[in-house]
Amino acid sequence: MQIDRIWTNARLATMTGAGLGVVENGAVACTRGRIVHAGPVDALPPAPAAERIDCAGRWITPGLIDCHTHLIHMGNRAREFEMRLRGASYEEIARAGGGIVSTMRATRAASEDELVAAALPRLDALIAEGLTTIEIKSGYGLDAPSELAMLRAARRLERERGVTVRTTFLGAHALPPEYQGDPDGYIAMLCNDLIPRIAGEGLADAVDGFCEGIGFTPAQIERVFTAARAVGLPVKLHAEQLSNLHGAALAARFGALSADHLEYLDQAGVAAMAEAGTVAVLLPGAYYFVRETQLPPVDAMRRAGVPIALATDCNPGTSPLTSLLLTMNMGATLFRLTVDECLRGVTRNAARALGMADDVGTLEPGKRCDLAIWDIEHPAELVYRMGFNPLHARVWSGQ
Ligand code: DI6
Ligand code: FE
Repeated sequence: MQIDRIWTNARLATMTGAGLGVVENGAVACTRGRIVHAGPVDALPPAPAAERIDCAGRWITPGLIDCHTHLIHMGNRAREFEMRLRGASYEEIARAGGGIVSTMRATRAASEDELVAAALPRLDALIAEGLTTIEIKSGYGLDAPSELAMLRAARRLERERGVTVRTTFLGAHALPPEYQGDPDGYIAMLCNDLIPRIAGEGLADAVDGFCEGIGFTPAQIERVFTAARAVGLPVKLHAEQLSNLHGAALAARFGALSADHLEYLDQAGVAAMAEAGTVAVLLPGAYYFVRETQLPPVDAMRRAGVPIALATDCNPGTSPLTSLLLTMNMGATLFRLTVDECLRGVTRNAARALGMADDVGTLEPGKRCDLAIWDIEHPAELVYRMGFNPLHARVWSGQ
């Protein structure tokens, strides 16, 4: 066996097993971008290595994974934020041309190159904290040309930076103005035209929707899911964010990879998710930013064995957040997740939420050699600090 690179003199949080999977005196070995050993240094395969890197006792975790973002969008809503601070209501802001439709207008007006350029600083902020895999949704174009442009721009980010990108088609995010009064017509366009086309061009890895009073009804989401499954795409759902429409149970019935937000999830929804193996993606940044007070049912999820992931929900309206470290801190502080749960939420369970459990998310032989190397004394520091980045180095695919 030829080994390309070995990281030695490290402490590992492999994220395998029930806890952090700690290995003192650990080493990681990599061949052609894949891990061939992650464990005690004594157990390294007796093979020559082209390069050895001394980690001087630093910690290595799997590269971080953000499994729910709206990273591609134009403009921002800082002015709207200011108006809200002065007491303006959501409706007043919408009437003044704000809200999701303002992001849609800006996004439609942009070229694919401009979409890529606008997203890169946000991606770089995440990468600077050890991110190696990211999910990116469409959903601010809301017509065929702009939704396709968003997905193409997301795919291009993978080539612009050393990072793995998973794309998600979120046409059912909001009703565009040209379909005002005809949501079923819009859903029909998504199902009959856009979803088959996107699948045919290989532009999306999954299909998502916003099941909410201000989004789409469960019946409309069901049509979107049926169309997605018909072309072989897995589904996921923004569910139970502002009210309980039983979206998570609907998603579970379609074998969804994840149901996301979930503040208003009930016991039946928890049970349905557990049964289907659907991951609960919690988004504490959105909870914080909109000053929500209803907590997701974390204890019930734990008891039922629902895997919990954490993500930024990076979007201009409800979570202008580009830090997975801060997301973990919020997961612990706001949702009372443990340190182990937070770390699992941005590694192993985030991988599972993307259907990538065999490829990334833990330090194990066969997985992609995606590493984050940290200047810390203990992994709890990654959850504990606010606004401090102890990343020493980041490795994507062994590089
Ligand atoms: N849930 C949210 O919180 C965001 N989208 C969604 O489905 C809001 C997006 C925006 O306001 O731009
Ligand atoms: Fe979202």
